[in-house]
Amino acid sequence: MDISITRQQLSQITKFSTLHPRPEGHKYAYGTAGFRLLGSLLDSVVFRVGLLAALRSRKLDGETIGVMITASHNPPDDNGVKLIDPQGEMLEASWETYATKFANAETDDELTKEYLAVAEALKINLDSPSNVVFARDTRASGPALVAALKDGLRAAAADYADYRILTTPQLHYIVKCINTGKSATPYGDPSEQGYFDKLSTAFKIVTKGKPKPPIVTVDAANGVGGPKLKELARCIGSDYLDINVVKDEIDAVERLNFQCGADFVKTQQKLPVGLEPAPFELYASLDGDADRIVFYYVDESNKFHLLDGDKIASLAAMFIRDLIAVSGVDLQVGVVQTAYANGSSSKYLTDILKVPITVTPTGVKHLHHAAQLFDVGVYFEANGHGTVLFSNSSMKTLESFEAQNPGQQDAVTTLLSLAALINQTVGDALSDLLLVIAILSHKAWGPNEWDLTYTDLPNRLVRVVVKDRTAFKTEDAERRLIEPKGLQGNIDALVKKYKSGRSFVRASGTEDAVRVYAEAATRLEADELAVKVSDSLKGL
Ligand code: 16G
Ligand code: MG
Repeated sequence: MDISITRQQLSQITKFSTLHPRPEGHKYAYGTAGFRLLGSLLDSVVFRVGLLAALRSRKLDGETIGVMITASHNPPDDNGVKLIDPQGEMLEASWETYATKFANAETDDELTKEYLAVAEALKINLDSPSNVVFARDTRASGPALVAALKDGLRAAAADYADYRILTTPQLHYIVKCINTGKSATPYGDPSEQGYFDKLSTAFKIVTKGKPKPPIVTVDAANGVGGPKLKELARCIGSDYLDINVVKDEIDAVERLNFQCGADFVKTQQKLPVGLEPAPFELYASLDGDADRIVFYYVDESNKFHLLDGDKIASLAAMFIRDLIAVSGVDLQVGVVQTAYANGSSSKYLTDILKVPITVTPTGVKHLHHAAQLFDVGVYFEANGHGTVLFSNSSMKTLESFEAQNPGQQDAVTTLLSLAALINQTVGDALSDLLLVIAILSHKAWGPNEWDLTYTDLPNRLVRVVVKDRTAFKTEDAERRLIEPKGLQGNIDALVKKYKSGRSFVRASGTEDAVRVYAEAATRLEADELAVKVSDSLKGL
């Protein structure tokens, strides 16, 4: 390592850091969704994330790292920042600790020392190339945070490219495209237009010869997904698809995620405020950075029916399983869920579709890694975040498959196009939207036919504030408590009293509370079970 370059870089970092002072008294933590809090508290954090991104790229021989500035479904005044690894995946978990350390360094000098300490511990040559790309959502605090990020990247002497306003999954896509650009299997053109072209071409192939799907109305949560979806729909063309985008006021920044969007619809189990749906038409809601989607419809009596992440996973697994069967390729589709997956969905997958299920702890990175172990791994959280991963070897199997008849050929072509249509890096609301529309078009189904595949068990989620949530330790993918001692026995005894009863307790990863989930055969019983389990936590 060249000493003079190192010295110069460290002095630049100290100098730039004085422009981005750390607010006193605040403790930051890089959690499951990166750093996320009030935008006004993030300036120093984002500057420091710039330094870390530069180091991460250097550690990986100059591969491009992504930085996304967004707070997803949070209120408009919040913002956040997270790093994207070279294959478009979430930041490797061991680096989350460095992120937290950087963010909490008390002084400019301490920060510079941390920077050098990480470089030395991981044998990173500060003189080597570093490449970073970044983008932001539509929040008002975004431009100032981008300026802080640029300062961090300049201080650490990284090369960077500003992709301006993008959805989170678009940036994941671009990162993967850049890093696979020179490989034998480039993922795509590393540009927004490349993303639109890839998805729209794949959609047209998947739906070729099928009737044009009925109109879909999409609530874009007044976020970045609105303009991007319109652009995507324009690329596909109205001969193939009719999409009506509502809640697309990105300039009315205070309306972001307000009384609309995927999180609102899922947690409130109701329509976005102001939407007046026609019976049995398909509706969907995105979140503020368009990496989550849920669907819904109303019936003839205006009753609301939610089609959540579990319903999407089941639909995708069924469709892909059937295509694999028709094609005759030797591939296995599997589904990854969390403990929050509705019991009926797990039963449907296992008993009816005969598809294997893996259950992982909450958090996208756990599901993603488990899905990589299947030939074709479908993963969705009930909240609507998910995607379908095709392993490299299944792609090779499909590409080299010699079909014996036109039916087999069709099925293989559809499977290959699905792999292009579905974002392989992360859950992507726009890509998931097209996937669902394509499947419904193949089956000539409306939302109610899709809904009929299985009926959700009534369920209830309760947030309980406890003295110390870290005292709650779980096993078996968060489905059983090992501590506090004795509590699981009480829960088991309660659950036994209810038909189709199931309940579990876990500490939240994003809030200072524990969550109680309960489901049972009837609404009344699910509610009662949730209350009883919550009561059993009293005094803890
Ligand atoms: C984070 C996770 C999300 C999970 C949620 C659970 C990512 C990108 N996001 O938002 O997947 O559902 O946390 O929150 O992994 P909780 O721990 O508070 O229940
Ligand atoms: Mg999101």
